[in-house]
Formats: sequence, structure tokens, C-alpha cells
Amino acid sequence: SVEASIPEAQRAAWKKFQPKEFATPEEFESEVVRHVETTLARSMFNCDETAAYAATSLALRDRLIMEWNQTQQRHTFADNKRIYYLSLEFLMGRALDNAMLNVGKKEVAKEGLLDLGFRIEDIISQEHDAALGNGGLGRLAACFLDSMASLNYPAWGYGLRYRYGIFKQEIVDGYQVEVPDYWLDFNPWEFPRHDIVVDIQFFGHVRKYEDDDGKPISVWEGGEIVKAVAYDVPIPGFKTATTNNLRLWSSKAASGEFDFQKFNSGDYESAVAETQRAETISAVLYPNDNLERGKELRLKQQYFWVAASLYDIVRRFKKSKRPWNEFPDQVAIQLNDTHPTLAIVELQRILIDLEKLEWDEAWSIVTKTFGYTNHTVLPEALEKWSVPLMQNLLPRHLLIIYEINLYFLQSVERKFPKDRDLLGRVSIIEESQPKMVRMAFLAIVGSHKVNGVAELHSDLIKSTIFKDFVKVFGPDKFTNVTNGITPRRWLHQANPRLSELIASKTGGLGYLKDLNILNELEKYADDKEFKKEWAEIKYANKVRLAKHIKETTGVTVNPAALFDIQVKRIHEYKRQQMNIFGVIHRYLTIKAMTPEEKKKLAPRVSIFGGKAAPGYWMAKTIIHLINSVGAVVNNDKDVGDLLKVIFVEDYNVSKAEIIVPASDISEHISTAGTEASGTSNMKFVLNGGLIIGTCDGANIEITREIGESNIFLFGNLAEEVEDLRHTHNYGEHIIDPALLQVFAEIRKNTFGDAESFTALVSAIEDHGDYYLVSDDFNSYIQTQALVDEAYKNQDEWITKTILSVARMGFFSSDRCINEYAESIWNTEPLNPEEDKSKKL
Ligand code: IMP
Ligand code: B1N
Repeated sequence: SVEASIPEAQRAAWKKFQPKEFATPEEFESEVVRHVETTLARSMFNCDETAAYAATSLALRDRLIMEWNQTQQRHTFADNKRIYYLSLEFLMGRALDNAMLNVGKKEVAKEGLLDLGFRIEDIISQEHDAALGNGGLGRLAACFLDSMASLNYPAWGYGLRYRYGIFKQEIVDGYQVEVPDYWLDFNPWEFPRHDIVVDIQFFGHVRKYEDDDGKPISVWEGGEIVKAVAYDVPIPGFKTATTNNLRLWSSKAASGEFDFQKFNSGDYESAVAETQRAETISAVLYPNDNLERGKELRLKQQYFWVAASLYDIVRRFKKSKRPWNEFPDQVAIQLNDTHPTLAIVELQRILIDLEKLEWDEAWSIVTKTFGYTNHTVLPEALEKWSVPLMQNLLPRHLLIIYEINLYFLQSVERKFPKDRDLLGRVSIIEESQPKMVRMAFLAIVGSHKVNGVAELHSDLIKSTIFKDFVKVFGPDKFTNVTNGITPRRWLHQANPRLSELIASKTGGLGYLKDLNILNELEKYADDKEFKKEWAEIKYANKVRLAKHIKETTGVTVNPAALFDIQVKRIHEYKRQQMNIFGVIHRYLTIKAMTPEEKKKLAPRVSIFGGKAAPGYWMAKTIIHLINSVGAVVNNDKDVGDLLKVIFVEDYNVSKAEIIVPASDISEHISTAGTEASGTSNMKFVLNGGLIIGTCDGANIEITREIGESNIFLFGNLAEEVEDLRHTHNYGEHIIDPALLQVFAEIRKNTFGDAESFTALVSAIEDHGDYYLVSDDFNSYIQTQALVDEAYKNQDEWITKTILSVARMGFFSSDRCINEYAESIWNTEPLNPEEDKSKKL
């Protein structure tokens, strides 16, 4: 069992063995060869790159898991407060390169592999991305894991082990086609824990009675059981002995008497069907970003994962035999958006129904334990679950939610006795038909802190969707933690040459652990030699992307052209449609130019990438338009190198690692007030690219840090949005003439059948232009013209990019995690070096 341990007398025998250090390439090679020949049962006569990748990964993971074990033992022994990060998405990308770099063994591995006949880049590129997320929210969770391990926080991630991650995107005739992403054929980075299994209950009913003392008791009975099996993924910190854990749950049928009976009674088919139904729970990641559709299976996923995780957390707490009131001193649980909000209800249920605590004592423990991070204000993304659905699936939880709501509303009534409307507005239950459970409200009521992910966003949630809760709880419950990114993956790994150059000027790789050290680069902003090297690296990164574009699309792009990149999920609020309308405008402008005028124009490559949710028809139409424009522009002799339009298929983390370092300008052009933060904006600037963007999300703080003269801002502000929408709907809606010209060109069938794009045009002309494309278009194209001008002065451009990188220290996810630790979790790191001396 999980709790079994070796008696003291035999432990000395165990302690003799330390992880392999890989001090030399030979030591590494011997492990690779051993894995090829024993684990994989191959030999030098049939070792292809796949096998070499497998063996390399296995050699590394052996080391990781030893470090993992020591870390867990240290944490168990120290018994400090642990952080639990609950997220339905972890968009990890590839693990091998990251693991080698974090444990400082890439050079050894490179040499070792060369000795064995392989180039390390070829081996790295064999790996399938772990793509258990949709976009920013999932990748943020992955950056946080890296930071928590690198900073030595005792921290666990808890998620679902989807058999299918985000779909693979293929572009067929300009349209997106979704292909399943079955990624588990060979995954050396996970450890199945068949001994860590939790029974999860669904459906059934609640039986109420009074015990001998007259205390009301509720028992959740009947229904069905599904098993949750743990799979552990080691998370190595950068240059530290800490290796934390990401625990992912996989669903499995509970083969018990129940099934047995069916088998015996000859009902073989339905017994098998039941197995399949159980396994369906963790089968597939919902492919929606910023959208919740209220599907029963999604609610099942949420409860399954939350219940298994809490069981594990509570079990670990109980090992220390502390009284329950110490639970919040030992456990901090962070809710990554509302998806894990049922954890609040589940902990309350465990405490009152199973551990027999009084309601008030239990609720005080619960609220001290949880923190809730909000990631969006978009109404279609705010989770609501229908009461009948929850009644059926989780009858006991629904009763507890009603009780939480009752006590909460009573307290509101006591505080604001005259405000009757307030009660309806803050109620966790929406009085609609059917009634709905508002998960964000439940998350606020059940947590001690609520945070947004960038300053503007955190202000907006306080003044809009959660306004009444600021009144009820006071402003201190609400706070901001601006997002960050890990510089290890997003600079050191993705852009090794730039990292090396920075290291050579700042005294080594220390800057990757204290990103403010980048400040030292300011003094090179006008250094001729430095600027030359800086520019060469950018050019080389553009060549690398151009090569990828050639290989995947067949289109030749000129690496000397301005690379203008927008890669992110396709969504109307992110406004890829505005970008492609701008491209069409540019195309028309070029077509009307004289040869002399053409000579003065900076050549551009407009690069797009990103997935549309399979059911999001408008987003799919945007992809179709981009590809249709590309097909025309890229083959127009009048245009030549002046404009190319590229759609990079299947944008994911490992493609981002190629694309991000290659940008001159990247686009972050959401309607003001809609993008909570954005994180790719940070990645692009950190890699020496400039930004064209709106005053939205983290763009605002990026501007504050790097300086207004180093960013191209345009468009209406968040406070103007409401009035503009009102004018569109009830006043006169004037559309910019340049945009009308673009629409006219589309109607001429220049980019194929105009009918295909009617929805995009009429969203603006006829349906109120909710995302304000028409209002921002003129400012957008004028600002793009400023970009053209600025790019011509390469010398100044390079200075701007150096100054920007030098000022990006704030956006390390390390800063972000330290802020969470101090203001929300009340935890401290556990330094492995200090602790090693103590015991073990
Ligand atoms: P858990 O906290 O019980 O889930 O255990 C996680 C890991 O912590 C185990 O796999 C061990 O590596 C380590 N661990 C668990 N119990 C002990 C203990 O009593 N002493 C030292 N390490 C432990
Ligand atoms: O979270 C990121 C932010 O940087 C982005 O601005 C924000 O859009 C993104 C429901 C979401 N918010 N909400 C989601 C994803 C999946 C889903 O089912 C909502 N994603 C974000 C990190 O803070």
C-alpha cells in the first residue's frame, strides 16, 4: 500500500544508492545503451531516432524520479505547508529538452548522443507534445509548475490524464479539420501508480436521519463507482534538487461484485459498455477556450478529478495526525478558474459528513484553504451548471451548495437589510428556468482570496462581474497577480543563442533565476558589436521559421522581410479578422502602388496560427478567409516579396518555441477589456520582438515596464467599449471607408466565393460589430504604417528591442509565484540544500 515503509534496520541498505549523476558523456551513454538493449529490447542494428529518443528519455527520467523521491521524502519529513494547484489543463509541451536543461545535462547528453550516432535536435524533435490544454490558461499552469519547482516550493499540480489532448489541426483546402491527438502510445514521462486508486461516486440519493443525540445526518448512497488511478509526472526545477509532482487522474471501471453479477447473468455487453462509460470520463479534453457549454460529461470530469485530488490531499494531511483546525496551515489549494470549484463543496462534505465536524468549523477551514483565480470576464465563459443536472449527478453536493448559499445570503441580509435586490444578484443560485448554479459566485464565497491575472482585468472584475461581492466582502478579498512566463522554456530553451549572448554579458545563467538581472543589458542598447550579434540571432531565428514554413506550406518567405505574427486561439474577441482585413487593405494598397512607391515599402510576412474550437463556426470562417487570402496574395506577381500570408498548421507549444523567437512584430489586438492578460505578448517581447496591441490585459503593464516608445498601441480604451456598442445598436454606426473597401473586394469574389465570408462581414455591418472592429480599424492600419516606417530604421529598431528585453524582468512567472505565495498561500520555499543536512 501507499503507506508501507521499510523498517529502520534495513534503511541503511537503501540509502547507499544515489541517482546517476551523468558526470561524463560516457556515464550517460551507458544508460542510453542499457535502455536500448534491455528496456526496449533493441540493439545498435535496429536503433532508429524513435528508439534513441525513447532511451534518452528513459535515462533522464531515471534520474528525475530519484530526485523526485528525495524531494517528496524531504517534503514529508519537513511537513511544511504544501501548495496544490488544481487545473483542468496543463499545456506542458515537450519534456526532454526541458528536463536536460533544468538538470544541467544537455551538454553531456549532446556529446553522448553524438558518440552514439545521433544529433540531439533530431532526438528532441521525436517527442510528441503533451497537449493537455487549450491555450493561455493551460500553459500558465505549466509555467507555474516550472516556477514552483525552480523556487523550491513544496507544490503539487493536480489534473486529468486525458487520453486525447487538444486535437491536431490540419488545413484541407483552406479549412480546419480536426484529427484526434492520441499521445499515450509511448510516454516515458509518466509513472502509473496502480497502488494509488480512489473510488469516486456518482448519482444515487441522499438519506437523512438523526443520530442518537438528535443530530441530523446525511448519507450519500447508491449510484455508481468509478475508479481514479494516479499517474505522476515529475517536474524538475531549474538548477535545484527539487523535483515536484504533477498528478494526473485516469478513470477506470470499478470491477466489483456489480460487474461480476452482470457477467454471470450473461449480460456481457452491458458490463463492457459500463467499462467504456467509466473510461470515457478522462478520455478527452474539451477543446473550447473561453467557452463553457454545460455538458454533463464535463461536470463528471470536474467532480471526478476534484474528488480524487481532495481524497489524496486529505489522506496526506491525515498522516501528520494534526488536528483539523491546522488543515489551512498545511494546505493551500489554488483553483485555476472555476473548473475545480466543486472542490470547495467536496471538502465541506468530507469534513461534515465523513469527519463529523460542525458546519461552522468545517466552513472556516474550507474558506481559509482555497484561493480562486479568475481568468475571464467573457459571459459565455462563466460557468453555470443546471440544478437538475447537478441534482442527478451529485445530489449531496447540491444540498451542501444550497446550505452554503443560505448561510451566505443570511449574512448578506444582516449586513444590508434594506437591499432586497442585492440578495438575488449575489445568490449562488440563479432563479432561471432551469435554475443554475453560478460557479464563480460559489468560488468567491468559498475562498479567502480572489485574484485576476493582470491589473486592468483585476480592476474590471471588481467593477463589473463581481461588483456586488466587493460590497459584501470588502475590497481586500480581491487582488491582482499579473501573469508571468518561465524564462527557462521561453528564452533559454526556445532561443538558445540569445540566452547565451545574454549570459555572456550578465555573468552567466543566473539571470534565468532572477530575471531582473536582464536590466544589465540596458548598457548595450547602443553598443555596435552587441547590436550586430543581437540582429544576427534574430535573423537566424527567422531563417529557422522560414525553413519550417517552406517545409510545411511550400511557400518561400524572405527572412529579411518584417515578420508580423499573430498566433493564439482563433476567437472573435482576439480579432484575427481585423488582422486579415488589414492584410487585404495592404494588398489593395500594394496593387495600387507605382514601382517607385513599392521600392520604399518594407516587405512583410503576415503569419497566423491557432486552433478554432470545433463548434465555433465563425472562428473557422476566419481561418478559411486567412487561407483564401494567402492563396491569392502569395501567387500574385504584382506583389512578389512585398507581402506573403502564411497560416501555420497545428499551432502548439513546440511550434511556439520556433515561432516566438522569430517575430519582428507580434499582434495582441483584442477588443479592450476582453483579454484578461495574454501571456504570449510577454514571450514575444522577451525574445526581442516588438508588439502592436490594444490597451488590454498585460499589454498595459508591458508598456509601463518597457516604455511607451517601444510599443505600438492603438485603438479604443476599455472604458469606451460600452458606449460604442450602444451607439452601434441604437445610434448611427459609421464604418471606416478603408474597411468598406476591404468588404467590397471580398464581395467581388477576389478571395473565392464571397458567400463563404458573409458572416464575417455582416457581423460588423449588420449585427452591431460587438468586437468593435470598425471602430479600431483606422487606428490599426495607421499604426501598422508606423510599424513600416520604424522598421526601416533598423538601428533604432534593434535598440528598442534590446531595451525592451532589458526591462522584462517583471514578467517572470517566478515573480508571479512569489506573489501568490506571499499574498494568497502564506507559504515559503523549502530549500533542498539547507534541508539536506538535517536528515535523510
Ligand atoms: P504521499 O505524500 O503519501 O503521497 O507520498 C509521496 C511521496 O512522499 C512518497 O512516494 C515518498 O517518496 C514520500 N514519502 C511518503 N511518506 C514518507 C515518509 O514517511 N517519510 C519520507 N518520505 C515519505
Ligand atoms: O487565461 C490566460 C490569459 O492570459 C488569457 O487572457 C485568458 O483568455 C485565458 C474556459 C478558459 N481565460 N479563460 C480561459 C479556458 C478554457 C475554458 O474551458 C475558459 N482561458 C483564459 C491565463 O491567465
